[in-house]
Formats: sequence, structure tokens, C-alpha cells
Amino acid sequence: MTEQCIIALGSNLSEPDKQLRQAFDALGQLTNCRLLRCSSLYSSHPLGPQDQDRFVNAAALLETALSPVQLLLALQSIEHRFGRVKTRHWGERIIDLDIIFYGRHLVDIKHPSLTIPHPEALNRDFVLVPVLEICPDWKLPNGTALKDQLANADNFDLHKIN
Ligand code: PH2
Ligand code: MG
Ligand code: MG
Repeated sequence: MTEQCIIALGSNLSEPDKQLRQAFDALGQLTNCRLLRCSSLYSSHPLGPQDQDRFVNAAALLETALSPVQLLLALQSIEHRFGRVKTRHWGERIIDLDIIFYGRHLVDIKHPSLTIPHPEALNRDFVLVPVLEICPDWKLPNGTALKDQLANADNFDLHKIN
């Protein structure tokens, strides 16, 4: 039994575009997962503290036999390997790997904390645009089209950089 999952990637430290390319490679090497598609890289204005650099954002489509929690732990282990350290809320980071969708499932697990669909993702163009690039016909758990969310999303001055 496998599911198709969407992972959002973000970085604004230590050559973010290099971090994202290496993160795509790391996703491709996860056991019990197959990396199906990678989006372009996008530069975006930072959400949160304004004294930090612009982010680079992207999305990946992953087919996985892992459960949501197993996938979360696998992503956290990649973040740890890349040297991710805790900073201020919405602050700078070397890599951020968020599970946006796990098939059309709703997931809400307190320990470890995991809510899917990612609660704020649907309001942010730096998540929606890369996801729609690789999965233009993606459906939300309630059956509505993801592309219909784009009109309501906040704008972060997104520019494709490759
Ligand atoms: N991630 C954050 C905080 N702010 N801003 C942009 N543009 N893109 C991000 O991925 C992002 C952010 C913390 O996860
Ligand atoms: Mg995030
Ligand atoms: Mg995160």
C-alpha cells in the first residue's frame, strides 16, 4: 500500500538553492519512498521576521509506503543531517521539509505533532505555486481542486529561479 505525498521545501541559509537540490537527492534516497517529481526553485519574500534573507522554496511529489509519522521522522532526520538548528519562530533555516499532503488523508496526531494538510500551506503562494507546477490537478481531502486555493493565497513576491 503506497500513498502519493507532497513535501514542501524551504531554505534561506548557506546557499539555499544548493540546500534544496541536496534535499531533493536526500528525498530520492529515502527507503520505502520513490521521488516522482521535483518542482522548479522559487525565490520568495520571507514570511515572519523581516530581517532575514529571502527564501528559496520548492515542492516534491513522493510515493511512499511509510506511515505519516514514519515519513515525518524520516524528514526530520534529513533536516537534522543538514544541520538544522532551532531558531526563532518563522526564522531562518538551512532546510525545512514539511508534509503538505498525504494522499487525500486528514491526519492529526499530537505526539509527535503532525497535522495534514499542513494548516497554513494553503494560504501561501510559495507552497501552492510549486505544488501546482508538479501536480496541477491535485485534489484536497474534501475533493475540491487545489488550484482554486490560489486566488485566496497570500503573495510573497514569488520568482522562479530556474
Ligand atoms: N518558512 C518559514 C518562515 N518564513 N518564508 C518564506 N517565504 N518561505 C518559507 O518557506 C518560510 C518563510 C519557516 O518555516
Ligand atoms: Mg515550514
Ligand atoms: Mg517545518
